[in-house]
Amino acid sequence: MPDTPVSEDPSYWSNSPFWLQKIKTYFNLLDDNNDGLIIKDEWDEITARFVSCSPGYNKDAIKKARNVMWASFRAGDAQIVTFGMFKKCQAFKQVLFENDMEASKNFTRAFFNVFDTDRNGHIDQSEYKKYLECLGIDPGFSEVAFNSIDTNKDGEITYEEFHEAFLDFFHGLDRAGCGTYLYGPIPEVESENS
Ligand SMILES: [Ca+2]
Ligand SMILES: [Ca+2]
Ligand SMILES: [Ca+2]
Repeated sequence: MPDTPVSEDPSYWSNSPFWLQKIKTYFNLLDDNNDGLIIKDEWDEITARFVSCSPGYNKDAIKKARNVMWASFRAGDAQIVTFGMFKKCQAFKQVLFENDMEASKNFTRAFFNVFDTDRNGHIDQSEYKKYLECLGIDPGFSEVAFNSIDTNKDGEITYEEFHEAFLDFFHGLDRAGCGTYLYGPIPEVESENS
């Protein structure tokens, strides 16, 4: 577990400028045309890339998991997701996942399995590059990101390391954390308004 204080209060995270930078980085990845909104087509485009990344994996399982995620971002029947909606959802999710580590593990396990394409229980450099490609992150960033997640530096990402990186990305408030680069480079300074 990352050595991070935990709070029941979603505003605990959303008041942290660093946490907001990370969540904005994640949001920007999903907002493919950079218009400040994620629409379902953009979401489906990434889902399609995930499916194509892992031909042997159960396509319907990926689509179903992605649809559940999409539904969790949206407020009511809105078909768009703004950054305000997105960060609120992420902050609430931190609280849920803190209280339900099993749900958190199921979530990351599904991702891990998609990218462990040869099913040997590790994600290696080339599998990780594919992961970045699917998310639209410059594969040139692969080494930096891979090395920060591969905390024991044995050249492979285990499920435990992967899960830890997710926890750190979504919960951690330390720039040196193992999950900081999970969704690509984080800007050094970015002013944030709510
Ligand atoms: Ca967009
Ligand atoms: Ca593998
Ligand atoms: Ca490792």
